[in-house]
Amino acid sequence: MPIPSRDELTALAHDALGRLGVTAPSGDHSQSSPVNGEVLSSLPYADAASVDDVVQRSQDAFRQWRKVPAPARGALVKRWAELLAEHKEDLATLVSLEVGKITSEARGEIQEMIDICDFAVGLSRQLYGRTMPSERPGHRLMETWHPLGVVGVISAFNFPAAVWSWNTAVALVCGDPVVWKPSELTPLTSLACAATLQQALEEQGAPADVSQVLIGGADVGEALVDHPGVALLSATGSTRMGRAVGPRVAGRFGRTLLELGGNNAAVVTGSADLDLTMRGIVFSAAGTAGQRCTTMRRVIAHRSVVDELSDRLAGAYERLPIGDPMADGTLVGPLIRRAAYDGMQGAIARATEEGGKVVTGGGRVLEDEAPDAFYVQPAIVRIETQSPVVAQETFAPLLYLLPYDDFEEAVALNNAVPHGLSSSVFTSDQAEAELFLSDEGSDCGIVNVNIGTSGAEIGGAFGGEKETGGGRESGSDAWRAYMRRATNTVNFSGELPLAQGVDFTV
Ligand code: UN1
Repeated sequence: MPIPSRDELTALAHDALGRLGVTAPSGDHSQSSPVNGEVLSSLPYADAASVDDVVQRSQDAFRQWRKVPAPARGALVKRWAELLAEHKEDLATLVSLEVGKITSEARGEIQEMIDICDFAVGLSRQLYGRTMPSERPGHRLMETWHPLGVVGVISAFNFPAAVWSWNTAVALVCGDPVVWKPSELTPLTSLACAATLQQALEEQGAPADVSQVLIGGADVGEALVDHPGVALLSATGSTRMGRAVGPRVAGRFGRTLLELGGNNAAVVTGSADLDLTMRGIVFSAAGTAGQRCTTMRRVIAHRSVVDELSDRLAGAYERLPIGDPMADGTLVGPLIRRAAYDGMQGAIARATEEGGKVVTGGGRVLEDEAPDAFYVQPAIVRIETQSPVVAQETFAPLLYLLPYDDFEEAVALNNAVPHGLSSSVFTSDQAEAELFLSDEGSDCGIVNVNIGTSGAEIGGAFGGEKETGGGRESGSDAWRAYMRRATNTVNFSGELPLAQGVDFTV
């Protein structure tokens, strides 16, 4: 299957945008498709000076939106979900064009948007506060959750649509407007996704500025980070980015929700079902060309199974169809750009110096056909110890395979990296599974049994500990980050007893 030409990809983008009612933009900042490495579109960029106006408009929208009853806000999100379902194919095409995701994963990303909308619609009738027994007679003690304010969302290239929607669907039912600064690498997906929401807002008579998008560079993101009118800044990206953003927002007493890097491992015990384990590993490690924050980057396998696992994984890796992500049958698309390929090559070279051996992969493919695109064979490196390079996150399909002898040692290896996003254990031994899930087990925000590290459902809270940033978004009670809590004491006693028995009678 030949890699599509620039004209073919541009036509696909134009057609998809056209059906979504988005005029193809034109401007000075060109953007390439990872599919062939050639220019896909050129766009105008917002400048940092415009951010103040955008945030002010968002604050105006907030004053109107917070008055709309939460279930009515949910009705807006319900309509948005219908529009996303209607345009699923076109949105998925844009994700494939801009990120290089295979069609099934690109569709999955849009499905994830629809799912979080469904969740948010239900949530719109469940923004529960608690009541507590008061220690004083004739008093009521309770808490109320109120809309917070403007939510700034900075999203990464690898989930250009879903991560914004996790934030947006939940923020909207919580009564908050959203200002979105997407990755520079995925502007068309962003414009298209925002257009679907804009249509729903218009149809429901909601303020248009409840959702705004800033296509621009790092200066625009920084202006959003520093703007005192942004109550919550939700940022997804590298730990380096989070280290810069976190203290800046904290310095103005804003809230952050950080979703940063991961160096996710699976522990494979001697009792694991290797057929199931293999499938779990291959999807999590090589799927999305290794470019999910939940991608499996380490397998820590019991010494009794490590050789067999290595051979079987190598066989599966060598059968992976690599190429045009939109062609039938492809399982591994391109890396996002040259820097990702260089990073992978650098990590393999370092791992070799640190005692590792390449079991399979690492080579570039389709270079003649698409010299500016970066298709690579997913790689496995066998290494005896968790050397410095293994403890780093390399955002590419590079899997380290390490042996262990005792289960406790495996858990310690799982935890001995700076990140704490996702982890798995593959085992048939319930005690090992429970230990991995226990307080002495994995220190990650996501801890799985007999399933890979990636591909989480939206119903759970998504995020991780340590250098992953500590944020939680998507399902469960992650909505609380988007609201402010008021504790209310109501006195209907006609007396004024003070708490803690304090006497203050004048
Ligand atoms: C990300 O890579 O930033 O769990 C998000 C997963 C997806 C989300 C990944 N549902 O792999």
